[in-house]
Amino acid sequence: MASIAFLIAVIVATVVAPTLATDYMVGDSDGWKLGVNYADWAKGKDFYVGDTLTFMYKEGVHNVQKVNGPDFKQCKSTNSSNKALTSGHDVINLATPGKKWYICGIGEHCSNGMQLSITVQEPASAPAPTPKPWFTTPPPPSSSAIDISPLKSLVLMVAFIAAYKMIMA
Ligand SMILES: *[C@@H]1O[C@H](CO)[C@@H](O)[C@H](O)[C@H]1NC(C)=O
Ligand SMILES: [Cu+2]
Repeated sequence: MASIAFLIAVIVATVVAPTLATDYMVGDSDGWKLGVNYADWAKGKDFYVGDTLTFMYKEGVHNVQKVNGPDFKQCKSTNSSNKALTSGHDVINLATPGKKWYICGIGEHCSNGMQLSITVQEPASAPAPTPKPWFTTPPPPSSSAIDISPLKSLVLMVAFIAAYKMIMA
């Protein structure tokens, strides 16, 4: 039962997630610290406008600086008007598409791995959304386009039922 629920959760994530804002916990349970490969963490993730990045770390030990490409390469911020985030729980809204670069500005932390570069994509809700392949069927000549929304609702409903059964088991 649990594996079916997991499978359904994965399907839900692939189908529904691109249209909803996602909060990414940078480094997942590791948070923002030394000894984590953030390029590996970012690999395979799709960041969209409207998503957020949350940097979790011990206040005072690290910080978060948004930098440009050249500064990222040399691991320091040359932009004095660009203040570091220092709360230990910094949430960054990904408001525009394109490449984004973040480093820790403390000591040599950046060159020791505390650097993250991501590419933010345009929102998934483009005028002509492409349905995911798994439910794409070749439309019969006379049929109209497949409406995704009811299908998504159905998938969500099934996922909730599966999750409920898993909890009750
Ligand atoms: C410097 O930082 C400010 C504030 O974040 C930003 O508006 C500006 O574009 C930055 N300049 C460069 C050259 O990155
Ligand atoms: Cu640091």
